[in-house]
Amino acid sequence: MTSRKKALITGVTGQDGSYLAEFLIEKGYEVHGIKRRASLFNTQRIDHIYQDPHASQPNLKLHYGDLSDTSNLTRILREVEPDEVYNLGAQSHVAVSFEAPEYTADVDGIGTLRLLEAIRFLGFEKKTRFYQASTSELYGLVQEIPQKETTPFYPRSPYAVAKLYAYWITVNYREAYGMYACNGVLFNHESPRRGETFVTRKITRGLANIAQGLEGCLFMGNIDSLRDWGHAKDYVRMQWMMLQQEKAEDFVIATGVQYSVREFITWSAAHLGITLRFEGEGVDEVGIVDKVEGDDAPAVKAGDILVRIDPRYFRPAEVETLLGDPTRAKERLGWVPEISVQTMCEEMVAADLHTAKRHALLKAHGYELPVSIEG
Ligand code: NDP
Ligand code: GDR
Repeated sequence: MTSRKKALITGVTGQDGSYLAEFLIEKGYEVHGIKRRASLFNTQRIDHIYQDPHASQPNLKLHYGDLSDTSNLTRILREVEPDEVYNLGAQSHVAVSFEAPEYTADVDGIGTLRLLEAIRFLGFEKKTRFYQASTSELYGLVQEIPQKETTPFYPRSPYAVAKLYAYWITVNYREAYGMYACNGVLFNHESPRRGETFVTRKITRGLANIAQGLEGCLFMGNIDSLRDWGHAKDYVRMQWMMLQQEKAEDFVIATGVQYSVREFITWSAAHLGITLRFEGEGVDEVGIVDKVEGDDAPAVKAGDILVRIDPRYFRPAEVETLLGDPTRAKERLGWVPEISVQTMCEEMVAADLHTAKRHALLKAHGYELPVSIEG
């Protein structure tokens, strides 16, 4: 038997799950992750930390499971007996939640209840600490700027409504059963591991592909949207810190600075040596190349249109502006974000450019790989 602390992560194959698993292994934890059965490999983000499962004491163990499956979750919890559960699994795309609202409610809302109830059913409520991946999307139509722990919620999507249920059921299990259960109300956080259809990664990947001649134009939705973007590495550290306190409490995690999607596009282009200017208004707005410097964008020249607006990426109800106030996290936990959004943007562009160059090289030698531009 091992005396190491045990953590169970739902959503271990996602952006945050992969960074959190790395972080906890580094801290000496035995990490268990729940992965979904898929028809293609879905463990790319954690393959580098996954050891041979036959090793005597592997740091990371994976279990097949799904947040929609109560008996499966209960069985995994009974088998693992975790000290800490991090519920990061979710249908996490806001726009997709309008297409699949019922599924999103089931996985993101009721999935959280299933986990909490399984912990209680197994009698682990005094042993197992529970972290819920809550979201700034709860603020939706913002009632106060900046948003903090006491700001009223006004969710604007099926995703946010499902996460609202998850937020309150977590609070309720804490109050009703004395569980150590808490919500991290996290503002947007990104990284080179961010899913390709979220806006930052869509931009860095799309522009890197365009620079290398693999794509023609980036089609975007609402580029006036304002977000408070941090780095996922900083934010998973905070998820762990929240479970190490004497008393469970909910925290807003944010940088306290906001920028527009348009600004993020401009920075990303600049990292590729492209000076981009925006002209026109509304759906007619375009991003045009002023000049190109350096060797990173051989397929781009002055006058090219790299960005166009496509209304299919508009949302039925938009969250126009989010800006968090992380004062409580700073004061009570000593947490401060270490990586700025500009540094993160540079890191993301560099990673996507690296991949685009490899694809371009293969293409030049007749081995073209399909580049999906859906986002
Ligand atoms: P990702 O979309 O990268 O990862 C989501 C994870 O959930 C993946 O591992 C996915 O599996 C898994 N998952 C999806 N559906 C199910 C299901 N039915 N059962 C079990 N697992 C499932 O999200 P992030 O890592 O970016 O975010 C982590 C969590 O934090 C999410 O709950 C998200 O809603 C929340 N959040 C994220 C923020 C952000 O800016 N990143 C901000 C605030 C909250 P698979 O790999 O197979 O798809
Ligand atoms: P968000 O992230 O909805 O805030 O949810 P996303 O990156 O998808 O959108 C941010 C803003 O950019 C606007 N936007 C576009 N978004 C996408 N995806 N694609 C586009 O082409 C595009 N054009 C403009 C959006 O309208 C929006 O205003 C993320 C997810 O990680 C959630 O799980 C998490 O809870 C919140 O962040 C906090």
